[in-house]
Amino acid sequence: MIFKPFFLLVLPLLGIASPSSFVPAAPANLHVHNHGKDTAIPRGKITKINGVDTYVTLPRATFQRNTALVFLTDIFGLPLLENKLLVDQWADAGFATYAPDYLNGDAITDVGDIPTWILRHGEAQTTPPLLAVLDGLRGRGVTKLAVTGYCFGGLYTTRLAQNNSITVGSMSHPSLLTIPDDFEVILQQSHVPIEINNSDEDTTLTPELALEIDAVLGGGAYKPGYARREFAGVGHGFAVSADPADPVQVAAKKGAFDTTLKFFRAHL
Ligand SMILES: *[C@@H]1O[C@H](CO)[C@@H](O)[C@H](O)[C@H]1NC(C)=O
Ligand SMILES: CC(=O)N[C@H]1CO[C@H](CO)[C@@H](O)[C@@H]1O
Repeated sequence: MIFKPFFLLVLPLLGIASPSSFVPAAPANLHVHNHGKDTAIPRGKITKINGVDTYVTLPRATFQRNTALVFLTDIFGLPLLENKLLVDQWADAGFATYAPDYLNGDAITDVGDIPTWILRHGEAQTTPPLLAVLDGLRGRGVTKLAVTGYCFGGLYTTRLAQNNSITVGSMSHPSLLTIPDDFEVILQQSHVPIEINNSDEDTTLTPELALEIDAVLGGGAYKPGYARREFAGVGHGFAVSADPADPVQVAAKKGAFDTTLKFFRAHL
């Protein structure tokens, strides 16, 4: 039997007229801090890049100075231990990894507040700090940018891909996307390879919606590259947070990481 710790919160649509395939904001993944079981200490540091607080972890070994991995967090942002540890894991995989505080110091603390929180975190508020950090990295000689976005960060991975501002993009359980429209835009104007990790119990990016993305980008239609991997027995947030006592969750989180890593290596 699989213990399902994910409490899904259905959001009001905030009075905005939406297409039927509109994916609501991140259902809250209350499974934070691995139930207190994760005791690892993050090894990165928060530094300012182009004026924006950014959690940075560098590989311990030598690494490609012209390549950066930008980590776009979920709504729990940099305060969430798992996010920092995942940044560290990316650095251990060989990438200088940067997680900008694109939530402007205002990560969510109470998931009951999502409807009001999301109003303070539209693209107008979120995009400027994100682009400032990308500019800052380019100013430091970075020419190749890989972006991995989780949940809320999936929207911005998509926007950066649409704008051809990055080299390669991956998203795990993305939210706030308009499907299939956002991917039609990618098909029409992007040259950024895209990879998606989703799961069969996610009520945000449901398996049915994921198939709608496949219908646009799959089957070789999107020449720059498209892959999607669906994980079974886990819900929204699975790529960020896994209960160490649940082997299904642990395997799915590792699977999402490994799939994204392989895709990045193939496209950088
Ligand atoms: C993408 O480009 C549009 C149109 O220029 C702009 O409004 C938006 O801020 C850009 N978003 C990102 C994430 O680059
Ligand atoms: C398009 C694609 O990559 N599909 C994969 C989705 O995930 C399942 C299970 O992990 C794979 O079997 C598919 O090949």
